[in-house]
This record gives sequence, C-alpha cells and structure tokens, in this order.
Amino acid sequence: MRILVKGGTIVTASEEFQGDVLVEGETIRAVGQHLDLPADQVIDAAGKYVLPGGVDQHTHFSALCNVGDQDTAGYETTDAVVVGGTTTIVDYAPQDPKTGLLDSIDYRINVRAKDKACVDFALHGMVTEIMDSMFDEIAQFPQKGISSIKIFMAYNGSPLHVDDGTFFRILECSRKAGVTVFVHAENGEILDFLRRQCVKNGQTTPHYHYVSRPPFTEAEAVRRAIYLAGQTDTPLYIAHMTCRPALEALLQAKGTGQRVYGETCTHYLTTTKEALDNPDFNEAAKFVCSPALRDQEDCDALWAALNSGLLNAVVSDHCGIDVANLKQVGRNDFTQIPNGAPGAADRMHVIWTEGVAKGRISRQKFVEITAAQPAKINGIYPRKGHIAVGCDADLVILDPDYRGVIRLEDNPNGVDYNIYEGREQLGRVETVLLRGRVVVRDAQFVGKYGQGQFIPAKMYGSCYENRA
Ligand code: DUC
Ligand code: ZN
Ligand code: ZN
Repeated sequence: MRILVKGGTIVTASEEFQGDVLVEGETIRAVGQHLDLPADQVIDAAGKYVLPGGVDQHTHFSALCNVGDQDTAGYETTDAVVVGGTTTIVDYAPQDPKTGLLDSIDYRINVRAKDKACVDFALHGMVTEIMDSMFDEIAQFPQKGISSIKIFMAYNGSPLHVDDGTFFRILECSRKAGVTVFVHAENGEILDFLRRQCVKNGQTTPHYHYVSRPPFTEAEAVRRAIYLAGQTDTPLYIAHMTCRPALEALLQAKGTGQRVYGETCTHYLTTTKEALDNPDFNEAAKFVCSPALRDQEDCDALWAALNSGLLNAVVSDHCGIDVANLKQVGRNDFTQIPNGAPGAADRMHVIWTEGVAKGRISRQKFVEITAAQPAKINGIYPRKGHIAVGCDADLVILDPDYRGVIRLEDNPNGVDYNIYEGREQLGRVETVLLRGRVVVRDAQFVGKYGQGQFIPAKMYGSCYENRA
C-alpha cells in the first residue's frame, strides 16, 4: 500500500517546507516537493501542517496508583491518545507485586498491552519495590530494549521510595549498561512530615496538597539527585519539573558541564495551584498530582526553559484515575487521594494552542519537545519523532484554522474527566497515520485495538551524548 500525503507544510524539529511524503508499507519512502509518484491513496494536506506523530515519554497506563490497590485506565484507552496526535508513548512499567523488573516488563508487553494498545509503545523500567536482584536486571535491559529506569525519591514509607544508597547503586549499574535514569525528585522525608502535620491540624482538603509539597522540597531533591549522579558520572533525567528553584538547580549543573536534563508536563505549563482551591472536592481532586501545581511565574519560567533548551520535552504524565471512584478515598484526607490526572490525549492540542497558536513557541520547537527529543532521549529516534526516508510512517496532519473547545465527549479518554474541559482549542489533528495506516480520519479513531507495537529502544540515548 502506497499513500501520498500531498501539498502540506512539513515540519520537523530542524526544518519546515512545503512538500509531499510518500509512504510505502510501514515506512516513509520519499520526502520532497512535487513528488509525482504512483500511490493507492492520495491525502490532500494543502493548508495543513504535516508533523511527526507525537512521542509522549511519560505515561502510566494500567499501573497501580500510588495510593490504594487499583490500576489506572488500561491500554484500550489509548485510542484517545492517537486521536490527540500522539503515536508513540514511553509508558512506565512498575514492578508487579513481588515481581522483578524484567518479569513486570514482559507481563506488560505480553498481557497488559496485548490486543489493546492503539499507539506504539516503548517502556521505562520503574522501581516500585527494592529487590537485591534488580541491579543484575538493569544490566539485562539492553537485551530487552529497555533504555531507561525511573526511581522515586518521594513517597517515604511506601515501597515506591528509593533511599539514597539504592539510588546511588542504580546510577552506577545504569551507567555501565547505557540506561538513562529518570528521577521523581521530591524530598520524601520533608513531605512526609509536612503532610502528617497538615492532617494533625485538621487541614485535610486538596488545598493542602500543594501547601504540603512546597517548591523547595522539589528543588532540594533535584540538587541532591544531580550531586549523586555527578559522583557516578551518570547522565540524569529529571521527570516532571515544575518550578523556578528546580530549574535554577538544573541550569547551574548544566553550566558545570554535567549531563543533566529535564522534562515538564502540559499541566505545569498551563494550570496553577488555584485549581486545588476549588471548594467542590471533586473539582479540586482532579488536579491532585505530584509534584503539585505551582504559580503563574513558574509556568512562565517553564515556557522560557523550553525555549532556551534547558528543558527537553513536554509530557502528559497521564494517569487514568476516575474522580467519581478512586479519588473519593481522599474526600476527608487529601493524603489519600491517588496522584495523577489524564492528559495524553490532550498534550499535543494544548501545547499547540497555548504554545504555537499563542506565539510562545515556534512550530519547530513544538515538534522538538513533543516528538523528536523524547524519541532521542529514549533511543527510538529516528524511527520515531522524525519525517525522513526510512522513518516509521507516523504522521499527523493538523488543521491550524480549526477553532473549538476541548470536551471530554469529543474524545473520550477512558476516564470520567478531562482537566482541560472547556478550554479553547486552536488547531486540530485531523488525520493520523501509524506505521503507514490511517488510524484517525476527520478527528475520529478508525484504527484497531491492538494495532500498537512494542518498540525496542537502543541503549545510550541522547542523554549520554555531548558532554556539555
Ligand atoms: N509521579 C509520577 O510520575 N506520576 C504520577 C504520580 C507521581 O508521583
Ligand atoms: Zn513521578
Ligand atoms: Zn508519572
């Protein structure tokens, strides 16, 4: 099957030009101007942008919530993600109870995602229960195509928490295997104290979620993580950065030549902590995520950090947790509210609207932070995140003239809310190709459940390059 995408404006992280893309089978066969080649189907992209399919390097599908014993929404809900213009996710693979890293990864690929995933997916290993065997397991990541591991400095008292000694050992064995270490950087001990103190004082509404997670607890952990990574000469990737003091720590470390990198999330760029002040518990609980939402000046600092290159990617940190169900356990105590919100289906539209359409970032920067860099960091570039001969034919055709409003009912995400509900939407993904097949037409899913494949990653992702 040959598909010719004709007359669009092709945008990659490095260039923008009018042209055509010829797709044959699953890959891109030709890119150029006035391609006059036979095709089974021609898609007219005149007046539209042709972008690489989005790569969201931080999602949590079918994963145990940080509070309670239930899972987030599963891979069958990734139909909404592809409608939103993301064709690849790098999903977290937490350990299943009493199970090692590798077995948990296998189970995810062969059971959890099988016959369900609508997007292609790579995986991050994720430590959620410290085991002696895990250091040997990380050494085997290259054979499995897993190029990264995440650890939590927060959540003291839960199996998620990784102490500094274990973190140090993980840094060492990851460097030897070419695995990139992603860290959730918040000072767990101080958070534990502040949260207990709030509850003791009867301060139990979602408002106290951000009161008990102040920016300095993030900044301190970022500095400590950077220091430890520096001692082992391991590149470090800081997940979901939210605030100016944490960015300052990243900037200082980069200035010394250390290989340190960071991402932020759609919601930290576009939503402030006042969302947690809503007197309606349900409305406030939707925005309980960690780290907490911050101030407008932090949002502004994050946009600036994307433009300067200090931050490399915008991710969704998608967690499908129903507010009518799971979040209710924290109705009388905010510390019991499972953390996280859905966003993988909206990331591309919200960043296009708030970033490109409102003049905060260029179109090329958009591609860089939503597709190209995440693919490079995770060892799946240029197969993913780029438009060139030989790349997977993952293409998004976006209509910049669309004007609308984000509504859950227009793209149901498998969760009972959308944190961007009612926001204006400027521009819309109309057509999506996943490995050469049209899976979204007229902004509707027309693909198949199970069409998504596991994409093995190459080790030594881009964080290992370029000693600054
Ligand atoms: N960290 C994440 O990365 N996602 C959800 C909750 C958390 O603490
Ligand atoms: Zn985290
Ligand atoms: Zn996350």
